[in-house]
Amino acid sequence: MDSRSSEPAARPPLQTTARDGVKIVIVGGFGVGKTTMVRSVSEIRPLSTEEVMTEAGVGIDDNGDVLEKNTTTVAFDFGRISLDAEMVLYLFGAPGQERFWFLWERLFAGTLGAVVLVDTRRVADSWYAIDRLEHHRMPFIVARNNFGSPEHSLEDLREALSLSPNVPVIDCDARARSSSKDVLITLVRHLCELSAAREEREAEAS
Ligand SMILES: Nc1nc2c(ncn2[C@@H]2O[C@H](COP(=O)(O)OP(=O)(O)OP(=O)(O)O)[C@@H](O)[C@H]2O)c(=O)[nH]1
Ligand SMILES: [Mg+2]
Repeated sequence: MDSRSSEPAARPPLQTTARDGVKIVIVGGFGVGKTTMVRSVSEIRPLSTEEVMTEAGVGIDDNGDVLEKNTTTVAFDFGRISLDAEMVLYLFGAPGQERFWFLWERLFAGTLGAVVLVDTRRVADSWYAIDRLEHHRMPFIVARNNFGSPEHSLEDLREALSLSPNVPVIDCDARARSSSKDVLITLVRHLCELSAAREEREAEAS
């Protein structure tokens, strides 16, 4: 395991105005860009538990279409971003390979919402993530990562994943900080909307 020395090098202290800390997980299939997203958006040096995939992993590690990839997350990624003066997100990137899925249940503890990253060349790899999130009744959004020009629309993707109409589905490029930040903002807005709708229902019921 290694703690990467990639940008940003300095660790800015948490702003004294920070009031709300929200835990978010980024899930999805193998090699969809979860580690890339945590790295691109984190304002602190991200913790990555990446290991090199070696000959020993042949038949176990599934490179599939991700031929250029030679490392994989074996525990989780961790990063942090302040969305505004008060709201801080703590980001956890899940490991994508099936043999590490048992770690997901722990990662979900205390999590308020999730991003499901999707590589549309391998849509079926997203099903496990969506199944687990629905099982935990955890709010989530779906972000289609940019692996070249997609053949289908976002509505086609919604249909392929059997998502309900209120789950936001957006495009992103996990390598770009601004795009990754937009994904997180979309998730936080979705969480706020769900929370407002819940409060309204409770007020009506009382
Ligand atoms: N073209 C393109 N490549 C990307 C993008 N995001 C990530 N990659 C590349 O895709 C590969 C996989 O990225 P990772 O971030 O390691 O994927 P992961 O989901 O963390 O993988 P596991 O932890 O092994 O499941 C790397 O080679 C990245 O450079 C993207 O938006 N577009
Ligand atoms: Mg990873």
